[in-house]
Amino acid sequence: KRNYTDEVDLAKLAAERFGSGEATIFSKIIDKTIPANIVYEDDQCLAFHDVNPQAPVHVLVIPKFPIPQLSKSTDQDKQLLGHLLSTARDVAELLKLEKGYRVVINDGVDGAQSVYHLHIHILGGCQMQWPPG
Ligand code: IU
Repeated sequence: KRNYTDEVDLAKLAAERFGSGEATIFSKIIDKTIPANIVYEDDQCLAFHDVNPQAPVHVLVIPKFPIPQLSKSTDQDKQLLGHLLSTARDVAELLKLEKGYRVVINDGVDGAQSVYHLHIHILGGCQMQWPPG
């Protein structure tokens, strides 16, 4: 099993797979060099409140392994991707979003992705509308 806690190993593995792009601010949240309001953490992922919330509750779930975006993930990430979605469910329960919530992944330019470290948005605490913008 991959050791997700060693930042240097993670960075090397990510560079091998995705090229040595700039580490994003989310890597600094993971290694705690910048603070975040963390709601959940385990060996594979971290969940924290978005700094610019778009709903009364807006939390991001991110993998510790820095996959830049969903479309760059592969079948070798299946376990991790499943874990992120299960974690999103558990975090929504933890935050008592009993009436429901929305889960979003923005991918690439058309998806309006702004941080190139995969993240799942959990939005809740109000009535969402559809379609999204
Ligand atoms: P996007 O899907 O890439 O657009 O989402 C990036 C999110 O990361 C966005 O909602 C930002 O408010 C959020 N965020 C953050 O929580 N903390 C940060 O330091 C930065 C962005 I930069």
